[in-house]
Amino acid sequence: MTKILNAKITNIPWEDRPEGCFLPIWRYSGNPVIKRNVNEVIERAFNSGFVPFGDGYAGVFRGDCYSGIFNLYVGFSKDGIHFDIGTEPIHFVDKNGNPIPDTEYSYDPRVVELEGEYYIIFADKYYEVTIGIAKTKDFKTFVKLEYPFIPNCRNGALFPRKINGKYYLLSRPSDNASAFFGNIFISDSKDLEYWGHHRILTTSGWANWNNVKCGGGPIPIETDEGWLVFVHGVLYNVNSYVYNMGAIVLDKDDPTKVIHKCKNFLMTPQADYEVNGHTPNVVFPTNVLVGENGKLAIYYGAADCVTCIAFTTVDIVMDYIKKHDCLKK
Ligand code: BMA
Repeated sequence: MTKILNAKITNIPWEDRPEGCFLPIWRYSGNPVIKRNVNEVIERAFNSGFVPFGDGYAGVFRGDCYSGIFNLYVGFSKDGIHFDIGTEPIHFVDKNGNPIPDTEYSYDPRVVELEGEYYIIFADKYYEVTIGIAKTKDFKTFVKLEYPFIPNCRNGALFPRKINGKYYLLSRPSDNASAFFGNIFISDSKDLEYWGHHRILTTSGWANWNNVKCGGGPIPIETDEGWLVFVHGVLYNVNSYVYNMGAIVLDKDDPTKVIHKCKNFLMTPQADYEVNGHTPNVVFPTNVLVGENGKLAIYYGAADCVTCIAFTTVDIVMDYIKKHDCLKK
């Protein structure tokens, strides 16, 4: 039995594992939960993050607009299935409350509660793409912090608590000039402003399903056996990219150490809404809700068009990772 630690347990959407299913993760029968033509501004909302807030959930959503621009929008949900997403993009302020000029685009937000505030970690345009961090208390005012890294960098995921006095952030540096850019790094900070001690967690290519890239997904989940990190891994085959979901587990007290690395993917595009769309063959996990008895609802973007849910439990997924661990001696 694996125990989830320090998570806010809510009444998450749930369906039991279908009879006869031997896969570690199964899809919600009501997928997609956010369909296309979201509102009069946003055509597609996916790759987003949200957390328990009030009597439901609040979060920040990637909205790809009818204008072709993609930006961040606030959204709320009572049940994790029906979402009410705004039509005005987030306009950030600095720490003194003064408006900051909007950037050209931003996307793929993750949201985490940390020390009583909500942090948003996202891909932002600052000359090139880099990781932006902002915080809010009320999902109305968003204060932008300093950029943790110079461009190019994305897929940031901030840990939900300090570990041995330090904050930790996952990233996936990316460089347009080189093909070698799909590796997961971890960095630490004492103040959420200056980041250093950059360490590589894993390069891509530990399995064929991530032969060109891998990157962090949702906010890491703390368990008594280590930090469970769902990742995306990209396969390049003869004519296209395929975005899969996988997982690694990091040491509980020293998250720079990978202790398990699953050689099988956990999910690959199969459903119509994953195989067909704006970018075919994409499952891109960015958010997890934790329910009672280790139940997990994993939210993922499908084909860069819609938002979907897949289910597992911490026991099923940890057993699967350990059974197919490429670090096992
Ligand atoms: C990644 C990101 C994601 C996107 C994925 C598939 O590099 O840009 O936003 O979902 O590609 O297109």
